[in-house]
Amino acid sequence: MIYCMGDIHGNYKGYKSLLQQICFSDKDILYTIGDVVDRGEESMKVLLDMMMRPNVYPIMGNHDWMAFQCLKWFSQDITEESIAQLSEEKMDAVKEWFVNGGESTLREFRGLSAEQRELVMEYLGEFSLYEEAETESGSFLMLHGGLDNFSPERPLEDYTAGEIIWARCDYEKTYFPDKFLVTGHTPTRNIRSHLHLPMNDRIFSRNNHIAIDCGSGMGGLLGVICLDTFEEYYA
Ligand SMILES: [Mn+2]
Repeated sequence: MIYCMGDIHGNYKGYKSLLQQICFSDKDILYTIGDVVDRGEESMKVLLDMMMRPNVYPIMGNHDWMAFQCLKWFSQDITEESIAQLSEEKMDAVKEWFVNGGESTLREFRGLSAEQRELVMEYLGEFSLYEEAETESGSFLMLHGGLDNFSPERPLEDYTAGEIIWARCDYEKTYFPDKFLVTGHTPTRNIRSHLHLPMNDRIFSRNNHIAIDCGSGMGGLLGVICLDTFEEYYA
């Protein structure tokens, strides 16, 4: 079976619970839609678990991107001095990351061994901007945010990281008539409030969209959907 999991945001318990619920095995494939890190308290535990599983394919979210950029500056030697020596531009990026829940991620990262830090950085650097999958139920394009400056003719390789990981989808618009666009980034409760639907933290599907950020980073749920059966699971 092929599964796609929503924005985990350091929710290790939820992540483990969902793997158990779907009886995740070596024969299955799991895509994570991005924002594995930040906000929650156990981002590194999630990453260390994911990287041991060759059948888990991580997609880059804006939080993973911020963490990757900022941790690169810190990963040599994290001391009060090295933090003080960062340029103003980098410091602004770090501040933005902290405001968005990066502080616990940095704290956890500092607690890893040098070898683990290196592996985490290598792993974050391998996150892909998008993934595609086919099942008996249809074709799926999975990416974190959306497709800014969208045109049906524009090849996917042409979009920049920023146009994908920071973008917000228009969930009233069908982007592709022949495939589902699976996204995270925008908590489904926000889509519902925008479309005046009853608010809940469940997977949202409409207009060939499948939105799966069920608000794990903001006290909601963590969700996973099976792309073969469309079954949904929550923690
Ligand atoms: Mn996001």
